[in-house]
Order: sequence, then C-alpha cells, then structure tokens
Amino acid sequence: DLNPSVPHPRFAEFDSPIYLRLLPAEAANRLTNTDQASVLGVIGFDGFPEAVSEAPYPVLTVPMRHLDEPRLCEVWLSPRPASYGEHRGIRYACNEDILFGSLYLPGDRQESVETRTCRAYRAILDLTRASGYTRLIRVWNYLPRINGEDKGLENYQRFCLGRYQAFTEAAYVFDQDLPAASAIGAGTEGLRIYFIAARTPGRQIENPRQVSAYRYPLQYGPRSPSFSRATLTEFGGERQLYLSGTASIFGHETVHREDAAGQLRETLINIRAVLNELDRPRIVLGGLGPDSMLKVYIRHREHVGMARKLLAETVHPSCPVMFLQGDICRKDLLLEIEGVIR
Ligand code: 3EB
Repeated sequence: DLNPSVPHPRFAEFDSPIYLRLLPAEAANRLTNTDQASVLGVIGFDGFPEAVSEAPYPVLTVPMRHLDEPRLCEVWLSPRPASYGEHRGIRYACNEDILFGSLYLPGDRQESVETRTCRAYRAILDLTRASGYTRLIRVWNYLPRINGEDKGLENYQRFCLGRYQAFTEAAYVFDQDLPAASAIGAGTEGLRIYFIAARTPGRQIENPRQVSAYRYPLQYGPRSPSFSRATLTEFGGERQLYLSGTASIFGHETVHREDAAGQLRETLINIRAVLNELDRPRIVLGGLGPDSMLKVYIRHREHVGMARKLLAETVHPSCPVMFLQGDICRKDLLLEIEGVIR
C-alpha cells in the first residue's frame, strides 16, 4: 500500500495522468505501486527520502532546509501503470501521456556551469524527442552558489546561457514551447533537475505585469532566462496549472528591495495576475484545496514567520504550503513562490 498512515487519496476522481501528493518525509520511503496508483517519482529535501536506492522510480533529494513542519516530500503519482527507464543519466517514469524525469549531475571543477547546464538540457531534450514526450511542461532546477560569480559572470547567468543554448539547438519557439520553471540555489556542488514532459502541449502563460523572462533586457545576463510564467495542462477534462517560481518583479525590475513583506505581497499580486490569465473557472488563492500546493523559497530564515502569517491570511488552510530555505536567482530577491494548482 502507498502508506497506511496517510489518508487515502481519492484516486478514482483523478483523470489526470500525473498528480502530486505531499507525504510526511518519513513516510515517503519505499513506496510501492497499487492497483489505483503508480509512483512516478519522489522528490525530497533535507536528506529525505531515505532508503530508496533500490526504487525503480526517479528519486531526487535536494539539499535544502525545511523551514516549517511537517517536513513534506513530493510524491508524483499516476492513476495508470507506469514504466521506468534511464537515458543519459536521467531516471524516468512514463505512462501514455506524460514522462517524469530526474537528473543529478555531480560537480566537476573542470566544467563550467553553462557547460554542465547545457549537457543536462541536451540530455533532457534528447530524451523527450526520442520518446515522443516532446512538450516540456515544467522544470525544477537546483544549483549551488547561484549568486556566486565566476570570471565576471554570475552562476545563474551561466546557467541561463547553457539552458538557452540547448533550447535553441532543439529549435524551441520561445513564446510557445517554454516550460514553467524554478531555478533556486541549493547544495554545495552539482546540478539537480526534475521535470515533467507530455505528448501533447500545455498552454504557455505569461504575466501581463511582467516582461516575459525570455525577453528580459541584457542587463540581467547575456542570454535571458528561458521559462514561461506558468503552464496550463488539460488531460481528460482536468486542468492543472504549473506556476513558475514567482517573485517581486514588476516589468523586469525587482521591487521592494530589502523589504521581505513587501516582496511577498508583490509576489502574491503577480500570482493573482497569472491566475487571472486563465479562462473560467476563476481560481483564487483563498479557494485552493488539498490537491494544490505552494512552495515558498526563503533566502533568510528570519523571514519565515512573516511569510507563514501572511500566507495563512491569504491561502485557504486546506492547501499545503512548504517553506524551504534557498537562494533566489537575483541577489535582491528575498523570496519566491511556485505552485501546482488544480
Ligand atoms: C524571475 O521572475 C525570478 O530561470 O528558471 C523564477 C522562476 C526566476 C524561474 C528560471 C527564474 C527562473 O525572473 C527568477
């Protein structure tokens, strides 16, 4: 059984080929498939999950502190049987509609961040093309020292260079094909990525309050960040919104510098602006249920109390909110929020 101590999810109601459950980190070890659900992958933080080296599904542990209880793991599930494989270092699981993959490239001092990133994305795009899951829906990126500098270029800018290069080689159309994404500083070495790809496209969504990241001006780096503000998927009549890491950026500029509460309020305005790009039914943060989740990345742990309080006043209590300590890609950003909304 998935885990007897966890309330049984209403699998039968889900038509989606992929959905997320958050389990207490300690409960996410050694999951097995049932008639109702197959495990597509498990993503944990802070040393979790443990004891999964034998797992057939992708497992990734991101070295990031939990800033709140309970410590949760992301368990990605499919209502239908999954098959499992490996391709150029990527562990993956797939069903008829989607592929879920994860990749860890260990550190190598000889290799620049842009080369490593490009290598990772070439492998991902090669897998998605070869397997027929050609549409990237969502990508999570975790890299060390994201605000650190190497020969005059920030590691995040180098990351953007490598990703842009791989998307360009794969002939991605930047205002149609870009996945939703997060890029967060975590760990001391290596590159960790997990992603969802699909056989059919999602809808790329941009935020009218913000310059699209792929059109950011040159002051932020020689190649702009290749991601969309959100991807909307629809499978079997069920919609899921994959919300990118969203921060206190208006236009292309950081606003409310050195004011964490101001940044959080601006971030929530940006999230509402993305939600307002959807047609009906209208989604409001106060109406999110237990099948949605928000992940809050906080640079300085002293801001977590403020963030928890403000979010408790804004987001419906049945929607899980995770707080993790991570570095945001711009030095002047103190926090960022991503989400899966359904
Ligand atoms: C921003 O809006 C904030 O490079 O993949 C958010 C989400 C950010 C994803 C990425 C960067 C990325 O520009 C930073």
